[in-house]
Amino acid sequence: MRLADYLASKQKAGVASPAVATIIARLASAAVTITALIRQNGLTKDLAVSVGGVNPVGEEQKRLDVLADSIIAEGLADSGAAYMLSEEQATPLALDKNGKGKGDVLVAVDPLDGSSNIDVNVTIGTIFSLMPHNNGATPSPCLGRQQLATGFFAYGPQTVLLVGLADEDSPPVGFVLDEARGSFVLIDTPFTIPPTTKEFAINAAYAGYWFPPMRRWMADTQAGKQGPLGKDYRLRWVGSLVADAWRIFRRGGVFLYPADARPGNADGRLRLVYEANPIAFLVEKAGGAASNGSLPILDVPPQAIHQRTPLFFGSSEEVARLIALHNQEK
Ligand code: P6P
Repeated sequence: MRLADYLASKQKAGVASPAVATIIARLASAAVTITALIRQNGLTKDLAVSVGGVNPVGEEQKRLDVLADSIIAEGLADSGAAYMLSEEQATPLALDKNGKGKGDVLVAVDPLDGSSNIDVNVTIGTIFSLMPHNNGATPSPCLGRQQLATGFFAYGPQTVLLVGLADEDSPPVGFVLDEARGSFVLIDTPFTIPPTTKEFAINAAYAGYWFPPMRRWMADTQAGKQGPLGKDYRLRWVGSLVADAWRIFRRGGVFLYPADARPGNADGRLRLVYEANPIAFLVEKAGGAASNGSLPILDVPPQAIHQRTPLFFGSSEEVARLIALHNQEK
């Protein structure tokens, strides 16, 4: 089944509104364009070159960050989406033809996740969240649990899409890009996250800055078979959230990006609205857990578009272990 047929079937079943179906289809088209750019990188243009600006969260903007942002914004014009809330833009961008923000859906997006990997041929991606919007009102992100649909594209050896719809009590579905035909094909194996794992993802370089619960979690984990958990683990860290997330949806695991004592990391590095919430929505649909250490991510009230949050997600028993350690601290 192709993505277009999948979306048509969900729209026919009343699971996806016309706007949600159209927006996801437009995002997929943008992903096809971004894939083609990445496949040509180095041959035609250097997508990793800095364009001299910084994004609203103070990160240097690479050419592909800005290109992906504009490709997605153009693709969403008159799609039924009222505004785009982008990592690359300080304020919401009106998407309707009159620029008045008319439409029932807000689209939050990290246009290019993993920018530090653009120039080393490592998987990067696009993360999106579709949220309800009161036509014409000031766009503000909703609670994660109220998202209409979320997903992410991973531009790796294959370009893949994982997407979940709110009105369906079923796991997220995966697609792989048929690059010859420029369309996504359904992957007919389930995307569920087992409760236990032997694999974790964390940037261990920051261990010296971690707070006690994270240190204790890591000490117990690294103790392996001889330790309290009685099993050895392995570590995988790509440096692109979408790559680690895809692996976790395929074979389980747990991803950890804690708050730490580094300046600017009191709330961690990742952003709630267009990184943590979309991933957490898919994780819970897949039977996993996603938390900030004390609250489910989907219950963290969004105060600002670019707010950060600690993010722990994946196999539920591992997330629960971390939450228990955080609670001991209280
Ligand atoms: P660090 C990429 O910049 C990103 O936002 C995520 O995709 C990734 O998981 C994380 O930051 C990597 O962070 O501190 O290891 O560079």
